[in-house]
Amino acid sequence: MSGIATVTAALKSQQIETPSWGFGNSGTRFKVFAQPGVPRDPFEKLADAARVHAVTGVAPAVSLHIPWDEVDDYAALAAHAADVGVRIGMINSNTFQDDDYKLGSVAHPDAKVRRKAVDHLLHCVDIMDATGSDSLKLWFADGTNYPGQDDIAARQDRLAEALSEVYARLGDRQRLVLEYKLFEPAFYTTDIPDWGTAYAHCLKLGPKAKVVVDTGHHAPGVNIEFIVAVLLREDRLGAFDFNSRFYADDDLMVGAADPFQLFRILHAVSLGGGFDPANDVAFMLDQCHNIEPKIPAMIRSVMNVQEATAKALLVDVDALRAAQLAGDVLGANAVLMDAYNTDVRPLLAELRQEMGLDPDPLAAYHASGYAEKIAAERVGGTQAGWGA
Ligand code: LRH
Ligand code: MN
Repeated sequence: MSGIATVTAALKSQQIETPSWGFGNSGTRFKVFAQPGVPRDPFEKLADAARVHAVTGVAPAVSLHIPWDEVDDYAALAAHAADVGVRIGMINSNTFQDDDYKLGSVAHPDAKVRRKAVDHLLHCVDIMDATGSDSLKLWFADGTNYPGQDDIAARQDRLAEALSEVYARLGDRQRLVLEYKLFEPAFYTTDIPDWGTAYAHCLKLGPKAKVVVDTGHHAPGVNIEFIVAVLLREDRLGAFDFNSRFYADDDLMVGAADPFQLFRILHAVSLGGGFDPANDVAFMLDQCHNIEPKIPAMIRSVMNVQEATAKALLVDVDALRAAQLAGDVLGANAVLMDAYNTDVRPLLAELRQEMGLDPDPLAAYHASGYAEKIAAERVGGTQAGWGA
């Protein structure tokens, strides 16, 4: 297959996972702004996610967050997903919103609280069984706010014990992906603050444990593509939580704040074999659309990932290697910048037409009248949110 055919084939088979909570209301500690037509339950969230997939063709999976997406019948929810044209992706646990978790959950000093947290994680694996999901996504808010508040190593022991119990519960084709975050809501120590800590726990657990790279979870200036290259080399990159930020965990649309960084990250994915179908890296969005309309924001975000992926796949790797091995610093950098400075929008528009889609997904969405329809229909009930 020629270069461009390989690129378009990879782009056509791209799978970007949308976060159910990105369709609900979200905000900051200052304010959560409600919006018309916001879903009231997981079924409506899936319907909105299906619109994103319908106009982009590359967003077939939706990640759930428990208990935000708790339902009585998960098989019915999975069937509804299939009816509207998507599937259930990763199952996210939530041990950060219960009063009992003030001093932590799986790392809490009190064994009763740890038991409660582990039982929640095991409940999430039951939901994986019921929905056909193969990935448990774990992020813990656990940490401390003051020096001396708790023993750093003892908390790691408690965390490791909890993770190994959950790992043992996983089925043969199931895995867990472990997410790190530098800080917030804890402000002195976070029990999994960086990729190294997550990686160390995954190594101890076994091959079904991999690391999640949330692009908003690093200290300013951290070279995320370096982390991606190393984790892929170790076959321990499990998933991305894509978003962008100017300062901290801003959870803005991916590619909005720093499209060049997103390109560099996806270039590292390409070089590391992360786009190979055999590789099980999940590409998920983890964003909050606090002021912008949520479904168009999700569509724009999927398009931003597509554009950065297309540029990354267009890198002339042979020329790059030759320049690198020749010590041609400027030559090597120029190869990368040529790809980054390539306008891939015509290529993607053509690709969508080949997929039977409108070349302009946002125009297609606006023309569908879906936004007006849900604003008119979704009156009453309680709009979905973080429930914080
Ligand atoms: C934590 C996080 C995590 C999710 C939450 C919605 O900041 O990135 O991935 O559970 O956001
Ligand atoms: Mn995340």
